[in-house]
Amino acid sequence: MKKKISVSTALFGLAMFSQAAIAAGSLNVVCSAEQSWCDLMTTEFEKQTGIDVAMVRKSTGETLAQVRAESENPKTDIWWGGTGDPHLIAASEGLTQPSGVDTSDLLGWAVNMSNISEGRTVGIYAGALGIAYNSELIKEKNLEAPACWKDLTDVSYAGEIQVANPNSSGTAYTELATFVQLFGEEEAISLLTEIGKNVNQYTKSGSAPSKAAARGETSISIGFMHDMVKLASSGFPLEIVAPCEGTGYEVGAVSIIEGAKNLESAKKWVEFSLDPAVQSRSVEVKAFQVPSNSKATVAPESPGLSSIKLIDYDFATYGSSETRQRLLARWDTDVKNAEKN
Ligand code: S7P
Repeated sequence: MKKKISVSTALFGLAMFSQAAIAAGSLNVVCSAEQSWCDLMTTEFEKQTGIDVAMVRKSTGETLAQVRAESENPKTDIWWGGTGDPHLIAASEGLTQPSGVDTSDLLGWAVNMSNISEGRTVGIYAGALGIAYNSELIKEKNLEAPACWKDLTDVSYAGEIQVANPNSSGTAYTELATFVQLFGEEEAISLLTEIGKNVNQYTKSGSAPSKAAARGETSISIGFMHDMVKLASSGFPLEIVAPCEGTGYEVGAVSIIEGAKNLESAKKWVEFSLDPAVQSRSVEVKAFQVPSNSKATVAPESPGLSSIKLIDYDFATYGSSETRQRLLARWDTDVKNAEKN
């Protein structure tokens, strides 16, 4: 005998279903990593938790500006990805809050972010800064391949270099801070001004210059090596250079926004993003940063941090509002302005 389902039973079932959906909750995420990785994280988190995620992708400096602007009435719960300095600045301005997440399996550089910010941000990945060049264009134009940061000041590279603007891009702020730590502030600003004379465009996003070099729209780019490896491993004629003077690196981070409306869901996202199984999946979208969980799998393509001459990047200093504000003001007046002269 067929079982009849009454209208009231069906309505009851429907009500229970929508209650479950409501109970699972929702989460507003700003993601500052590459779009494909942001999408993978969102889909997987929704699948694992049933929580609905509304995600937008924004560069790191832009996200800091948004979080500051929304501080009275935050629309964002989670800021995931992007270079660590602006996350530290948000923490020091009280714009983010401690997540209470367990950091015992994390590598030292990831825990360092948590220590500096009193738990308000934590490292999710790391990656070094470098130079890339399009090997076909360099050959065609009879240019020498660069090996050092200082090589980029050479007049033969006029109009051949692309890099992002440090006001919007965390990658480019890492470059600015790296130059200051490598050469001292005065020499750094004058080197960046000289290099600026060879720059054809300051982009909004940090990964855009290497994408342009890969497509042959510029000969040389400055950016993160893992973003360059992604392009080279996809078949583009990009050569990657670890600059001879040494280089800086980023610790990408995750933070919960102060006043987050979906706090429990936000805490779940932080735990999820530190899970070694989740971090190991970054390779599926060719995100070749070094993961922060010591139990996660490091992709063979990841530029190994121990094989690169790295500076002892001072995250506490370069992740402070005062330093960032001062360096960006100098970049605007000295480096960017030099374009017009
Ligand atoms: O996911 C790639 C990556 O390079 O993007 C982040 C970057 O800060 C975001 O781009 P902006 O430079 O435009 O801010 C890095 O954290 C990450 O490694």
